[in-house]
Amino acid sequence: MPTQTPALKNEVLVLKQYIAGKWIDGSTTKEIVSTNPADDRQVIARLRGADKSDALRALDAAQKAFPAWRDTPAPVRGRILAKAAMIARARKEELARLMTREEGKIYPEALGEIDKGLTLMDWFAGEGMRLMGVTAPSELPRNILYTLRQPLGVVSIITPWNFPWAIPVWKISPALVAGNCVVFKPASLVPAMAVEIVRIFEEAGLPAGVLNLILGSGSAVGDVLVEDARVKAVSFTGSNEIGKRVHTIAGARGIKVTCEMGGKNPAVVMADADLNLALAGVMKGAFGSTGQRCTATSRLILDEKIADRFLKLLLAEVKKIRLGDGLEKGVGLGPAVDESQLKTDLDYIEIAKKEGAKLLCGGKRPADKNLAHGYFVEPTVFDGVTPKMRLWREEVFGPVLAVTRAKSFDEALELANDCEFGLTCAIYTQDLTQALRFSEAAEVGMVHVNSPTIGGEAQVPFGGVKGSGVGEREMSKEGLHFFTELKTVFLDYTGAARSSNIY
Ligand code: UN1
Repeated sequence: MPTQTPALKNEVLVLKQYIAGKWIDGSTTKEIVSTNPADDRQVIARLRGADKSDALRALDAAQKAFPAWRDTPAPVRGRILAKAAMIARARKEELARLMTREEGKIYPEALGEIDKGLTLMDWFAGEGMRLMGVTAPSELPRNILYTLRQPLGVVSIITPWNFPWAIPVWKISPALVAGNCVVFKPASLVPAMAVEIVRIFEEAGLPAGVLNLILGSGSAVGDVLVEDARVKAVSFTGSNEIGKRVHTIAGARGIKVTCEMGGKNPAVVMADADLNLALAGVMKGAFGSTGQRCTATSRLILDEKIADRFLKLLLAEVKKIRLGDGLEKGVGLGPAVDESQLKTDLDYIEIAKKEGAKLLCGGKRPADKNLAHGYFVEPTVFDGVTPKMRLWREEVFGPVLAVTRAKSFDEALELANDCEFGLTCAIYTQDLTQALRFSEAAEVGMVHVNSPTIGGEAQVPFGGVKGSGVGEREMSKEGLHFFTELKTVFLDYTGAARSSNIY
């Protein structure tokens, strides 16, 4: 059974890079320090950041490890994943606690995230048995046509801070089971969770060099992980600004790239909806994970017939939310992840006020002195937001909900689609025709009917359209296929092709 790590016992962790199966210090003198966003006096971890030379060493290690890993049978690769899942499952409360301390999300949400990652590991472990191609009939006699799924080689995985366990796990697992070697660069705000992920794979028996960890600032190591000739694919989740850059560099190199970026996800509540269900879904979607979720509900479109009634119910619920350290029982909303995100939240609140939106609740840091050392912002609702306002169009990534009203189903749909992003959306209605019309016409990658905009499941594709994503969907078969090349084999076993007219 694995032993507890110091970070899980509230001591300051001293972290290292993981390159070629060895834990080593980064080459910069710059220290990366991760602190608890609920109280920034608490240091979680320290480390010396990586620079380009470390990233190059990691790429080299991955390249060297590739032939043996590629030749390891896929079911055997899958079993290492299954073992990693078993190790992590036995430690899930400790991991969730660490996540709450490092990222700030409340403990029940952290546990939920660990569970989700475990399900994804289970799914991809099984895919080791199902890395199948097809056989197809040939135009020619005594010919066999078939396809093989083969790994790409070295792949870079670049992940954000808001799901410090689930997102790395759902990218690393398919990359590994498909037979690739990985250089993993997580966001600098969550190094301790990243180290735990790598330690779990190490303990599960992953050979040296197959998974390497680079902890450093994006500016120091980001570009080389996309530009280096050894990198055959990049899987990125994060901001639009960086995602577009990753996509441009990878595109110019002609390598595979998938970028999962922002969202500005609408929830539509029609007059016939079960309002209590809609209320629960909007609360969870807008304020869960402190709104720091690319799938968060950030726009609420209310049928004008129930708008005032719904907002009254909503405000009553919002008032009940307790802010605080996510490890405390009864706390419903954790802090923003850092000072810069807090500033972004507060800036958008000011912008919305200036643009004429009506502040219904929240809008500032809480007065409670006990929260003064955390990056807290009150759950905030603005009414009267119009599509011209920045709060309607731009992702805040905080607990700030923009509300507007629609006169009809068609207007609600038009408002929902009036957006540069297209990740996910929700409609609350009991009317089958409305639900199906909305599902068909919504310009998004994922539609929720009578459920919140958030979340995903391992066995179905996850991802968005428009400004929310480019490249292959994640999770599911598609998430695995991204990390493979398909090879077609034409096997002529008696020479029928010699005299054929097939081109
Ligand atoms: C979820 O809603 O459970 O960065 C997952 C994000 C998304 C993941 C959301 N890539 O918020």
